[in-house]
This record gives sequence, C-alpha cells and structure tokens, in this order.
Amino acid sequence: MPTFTRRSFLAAGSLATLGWPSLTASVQADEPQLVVRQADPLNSEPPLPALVQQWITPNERFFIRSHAPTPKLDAKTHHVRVDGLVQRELKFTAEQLRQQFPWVEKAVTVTCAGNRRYEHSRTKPVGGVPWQEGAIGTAVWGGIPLAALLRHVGLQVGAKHVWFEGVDRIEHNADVIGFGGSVSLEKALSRDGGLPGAIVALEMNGQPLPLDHGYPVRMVIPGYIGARSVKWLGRIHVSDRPSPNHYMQTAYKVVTEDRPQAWAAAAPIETWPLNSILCNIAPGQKVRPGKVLLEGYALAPGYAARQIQAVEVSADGGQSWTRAKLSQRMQPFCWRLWRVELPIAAGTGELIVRARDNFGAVQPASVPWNLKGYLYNAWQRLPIETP
Ligand SMILES: Nc1nc2c(c(=O)[nH]1)N[C@H]1C(S)=C(S)[C@@H](COP(=O)(O)O)O[C@H]1N2
Ligand SMILES: [Mo]
Repeated sequence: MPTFTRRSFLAAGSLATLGWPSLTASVQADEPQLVVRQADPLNSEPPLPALVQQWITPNERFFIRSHAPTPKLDAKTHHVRVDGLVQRELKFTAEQLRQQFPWVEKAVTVTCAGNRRYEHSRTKPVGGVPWQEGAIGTAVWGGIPLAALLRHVGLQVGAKHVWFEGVDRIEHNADVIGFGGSVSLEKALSRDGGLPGAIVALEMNGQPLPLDHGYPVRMVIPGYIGARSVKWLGRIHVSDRPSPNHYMQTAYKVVTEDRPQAWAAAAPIETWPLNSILCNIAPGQKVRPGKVLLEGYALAPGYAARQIQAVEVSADGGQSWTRAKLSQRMQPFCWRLWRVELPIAAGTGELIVRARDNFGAVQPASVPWNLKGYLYNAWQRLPIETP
C-alpha cells in the first residue's frame, strides 16, 4: 500500500518561491527515461524514483552531460593518439585497444561536480546546467587499464600527469575549444580497491558506449568528478604538468569571486564529496501521515577506502534521526542505495537526510555558496505536505 500520493498537488508557484525545482519525483508509467535540462547541447537526468530502482543504472537512464553536440565517430577509423613524454608515440582504434591489452569490467559511479546545483542557486545565481539530484549513475565499464597502455608505450623521465582530450568542439566565448582534463600519473597507475585508477572504456553495461556517453572510447576515472572522465577520447598526452585545458584550469574549480587570481589560485576539483539523497518523494509532495517508505542513494567520498556507514533521516528538524537500511551491495567508488520506513506525523513539513562514512565524516548541515555551483553536499532538506 502506498502511504503517499503518487503526485504532488502543491502549486508549483509556492515551490518556486522556496526555490525548489518543479515536481519531478513522481513514479509514472509514462515518464520519460531522462528529463532534459538543456536541449542543445544535450543535458539530461533521470527521474529520481526510477534512478534508485536498481543498483546498476541502465544506459538509457544514465544522465548525460555534454558541452557540445555529440560527435558521430566511425569506430573503424577513429584513433586515440598517445604522445608526449612516452618512449613511442602510437595510435589505436578501439578494436586495437581491445585486442592488445587486458580487459577489465568494473562498476564505477560517475557523478557531475554540478549535481544538486539548484541548491546553490537558491542562495545566489550560479552558472551551468540546473541539475537536481540525478546527475549521477553507476555502470559497469568495460575497457582496459590506462596503466597497461602506458606500460606498452613506455614513459620518459619527468612524466607526472596524463592529459585526456575529447574530439568534441565547444563554443566558448568567441572561441572553439576542446574538452580535456588530466590526472596525476600516480592516480593513473594506482590500483586502489582493486580498480585501475583510470579506465579507457569501450563498453557501458555490456554494450558499446552509447553515442552520448562517448562512443567509441572514453575515460572513466573512479572517485573523480565526471568532468575528468573525458568522452569521445582522441588523445592521451603524458606531461610533466597538469592539462592546461579550460575545463581543468578554469572551470571545475570552487571559487567565490570571478577574478583571474581566484581562478588561478584554486586547485582543479578531483574527488567527489560525501552525499546522500532521498529519491522517491518530490519536494512539496503530499504525504499521508503514518509509515512512509523512503528510498535513495548515498555516495562516500571518492577514495577506495571510504564507505557509506550510515544514512539517517529525520522528520523533526534534526532532533531525532532514524537509520536507514543500506544495500548489501557496496563496492569501492560506487554508491550505496538505502531505504527506510519512517513514521511521519501529521503536520510534518520537512524531511532531512544525511550520511556518514567509515572515516567518521558526516555531511555538513550547510555548505558555502560558490560561483559555479559545484559540490553541493549539505543535508538534503525536503519540504513535504502532510494534512
Ligand atoms: N569530451 C567530453 N567529455 C566529457 C564531457 C564533455 O562535454 N565532453 N562532459 C564531462 C562531464 S562534465 C561529465 S559530468 C561527464 C558525464 O558523463 P556522461 O554524459 O556519460 O554521464 O562527462 C565528462 N566528459
Ligand atoms: Mo560534470
């Protein structure tokens, strides 16, 4: 028996004054696989209740974050070039990568640094796609460890960073630029939690990468914000320094002032933060008092050793907390799902969710605003209506 109504009837207007997004978290048979937040280039996220119905996110329910139109590449002729501080500069088609190197299949969560961005914009306007809480998904990525490829081409003395470049072309101010980023050689060669520190991926959940997710080849960087997992990979470049690409040196930094010195001083974001989200109730939804099933996801900080230890929910403003049941399935660099039946009294106006990890970290009650709206991970406070 559902104890809450499937659709909220609260006027969208009153939600808007609270700064909450319009209603999306309702389970509907006819609902779209993805909700479009920006049509061109395509940026879309799944309806939240559907997102947590399975631990592995189906490809068609996986958020899409693209800065430019999707390149249509021919896998037979497209090559990934490997150059820079290497012994041998080589290029590979996707098929050559598959045949020449050991194959791995690993579940890894990918999440955008801008997930939950609209929360920041309730404080002050921020740039970027107005993501709600669905810019996240967990897929099994099939591909080869970047480390094996680097061993094959050989490194030169002084190699410290590995750059990735996509072939998509992005209009930026008066320019056209490429999408790129880099990771340290140490991260690229790591094997934390039994996973390669960087995967050159050809498959997503047993299928060739879908076009919008980087076909025919992309990077997947476990634990790092999605921006480092460069899609439509065209070049791997080994260097003594981090990538100078705009998306490494200016975008994807936490700054509060739009000054060149501020951008220069801030470090590129690497790992994702501790987070948790209630997914099956929409902001402002009408909830019938009584026991209500709550479901969601939680993500430990992006290090192999960090695990979600508890998700707690409160219906009384944080005075008392109830622990949710966590999914059995728990793997390094992957989210954990949770559910709990919470007694909700008449008059309850808000549900609060927070997570803690095995290192004793707890989500903060609030987080400071930043210009681009990145890394929002404060307790989720969800307004509800009870008769
Ligand atoms: N070439 C290229 N790679 C890219 C992007 C892009 O616009 N171009 N977007 C990045 C960002 S910001 C994120 S969050 C992830 C999203 O991956 P997905 O679209 O497969 O979910 O891809 C990253 N890789
Ligand atoms: Mo992103």
